[in-house]
Amino acid sequence: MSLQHDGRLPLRQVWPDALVERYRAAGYWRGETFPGFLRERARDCADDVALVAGESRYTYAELWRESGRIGAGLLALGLVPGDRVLVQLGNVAEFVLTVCGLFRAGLIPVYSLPAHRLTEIVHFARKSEASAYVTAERYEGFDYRTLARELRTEVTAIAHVVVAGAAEEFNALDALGGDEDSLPGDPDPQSVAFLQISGGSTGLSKLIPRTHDDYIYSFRASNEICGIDRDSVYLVALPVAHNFPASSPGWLGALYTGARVVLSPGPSTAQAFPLIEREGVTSVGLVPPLALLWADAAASTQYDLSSLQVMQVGGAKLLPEAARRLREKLDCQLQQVFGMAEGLVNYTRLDDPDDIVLETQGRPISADDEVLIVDDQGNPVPEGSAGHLLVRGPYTIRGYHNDDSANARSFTVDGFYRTGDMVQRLEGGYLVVQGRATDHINRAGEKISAEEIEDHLLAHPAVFDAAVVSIPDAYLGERSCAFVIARGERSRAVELKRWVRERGLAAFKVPDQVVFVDAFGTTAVGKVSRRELRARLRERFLDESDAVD
Ligand code: OOB
Repeated sequence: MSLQHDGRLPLRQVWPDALVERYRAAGYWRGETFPGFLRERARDCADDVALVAGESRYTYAELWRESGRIGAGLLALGLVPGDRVLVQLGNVAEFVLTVCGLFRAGLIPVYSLPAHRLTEIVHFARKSEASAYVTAERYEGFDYRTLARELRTEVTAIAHVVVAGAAEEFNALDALGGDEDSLPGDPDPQSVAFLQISGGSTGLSKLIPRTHDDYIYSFRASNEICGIDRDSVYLVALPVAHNFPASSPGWLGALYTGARVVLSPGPSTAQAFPLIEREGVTSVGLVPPLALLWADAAASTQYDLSSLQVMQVGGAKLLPEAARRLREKLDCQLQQVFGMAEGLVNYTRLDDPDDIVLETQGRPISADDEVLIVDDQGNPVPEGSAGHLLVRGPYTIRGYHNDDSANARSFTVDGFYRTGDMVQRLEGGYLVVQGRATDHINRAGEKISAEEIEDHLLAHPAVFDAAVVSIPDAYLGERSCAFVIARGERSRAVELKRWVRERGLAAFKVPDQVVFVDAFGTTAVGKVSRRELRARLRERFLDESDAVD
């Protein structure tokens, strides 16, 4: 399935007509759009606080005005509706203002994370054919203007760079301005609203096209399930561009319903707890290691956290024992969230019994999420057995952007997305995640492709071969370990780690551990798949470390 994309026409994601009709008839797709709902909130909730970040606060009316200024300013630079704009900003107000501005201008945000570096940013810019890059002067000590200069040298199609803060030779976000009348009318609800990035289970991250209709449905329905209404205060503690805090129900769900969004600059308790007290936060989404840290710190904090009603935990597996610990220590409801940027999101419900909340990763949002669990041959497994999770539904994509070979691998001919997750389905449709079928490392919710890192290691002159595997880790859930066969003289582990970092990659992708081996332990290496090889190495590592510990 490919995207229709004709020059400057908005991108569309293609669902078959029969499904489009079904999703409309069921009331999932209501023809709402991002600019449309933002306009309505600016009218109904004009003076309510929409967004809090640091000391700045914006009402819904101000959010509407500022996003209009930014959107019109980008069009005044020469961008045209349908153009892609790469956004790399942290948990700052400018992220929300810019993204809403892009929506209003019919420009397509392409999300990236502050941790991404040149290699990744160049890849996103090329793959999306972006014509502009919006970033911050600096964030967490890193100067993004330098990255912008390097990006423009590599990708000349980036015609405009806009910087929040001191812009130097670039356009300052603050100084953008234009005639609001230049903003286009509301877009086609079935057109692509933005491009999200995939966890990248094989090779580089893929771009995920999400439409107005499908995404709005996912967070509108999530609001119902997660109890978000106009009185809620939703805290973004994870990176704001990530799908979990964006839409499950996330800051977009919160804005949709007229609630208040609070951005925490980072996920530490020192950053987040004072905000919970000051703003009366009611809901937050966390990855498992953070949830455990928060629960420990909550026991002795001086801050009043009593406003917190729901702690959502997802992005990586929350083991039942850890869930029990959370439940004991927390004075609020626990909700498990198992989702993916490609679409499907599962939640335990707020009124589910304890065993479901502690032991499952929830059930899908929609009655029309068609979940298939199949064996290696693609045949359905008996109910209750583990198998590969495939899904199709009203908010799951039908194809990646501009990536035919990934689409051939990741989607069945009848449009089911192969999630790469192994799950078991219990009565009532609740899913228990068993692990991954494909090789990636889920490092505290950050997904790392083994293949991508192996490729960078192999580029080192002293590396003959490399295999990157996930190793269980008490804190991160999983950490990455690179097994390396040296060529000639062994380089040191730190040198290989530095090498990966200097290849222009996000720091979280640098192997946590490097283990040199003389051989991968089989004469038939050439004949085993890399997956099997990684599995053997992981086993060997675990056996040997058992002996040591
Ligand atoms: C979320 O999205 P992504 O795209 O970063 O990662 C998706 C993958 C899933 O395929 C699965 O392998 C893993 O992350 N995952 C979980 C999980 N939640 C996600 N594995 C076990 N237990 C869970 N609860 O991570 C994401 C997107 C929306 C909402 C929540 C998470």
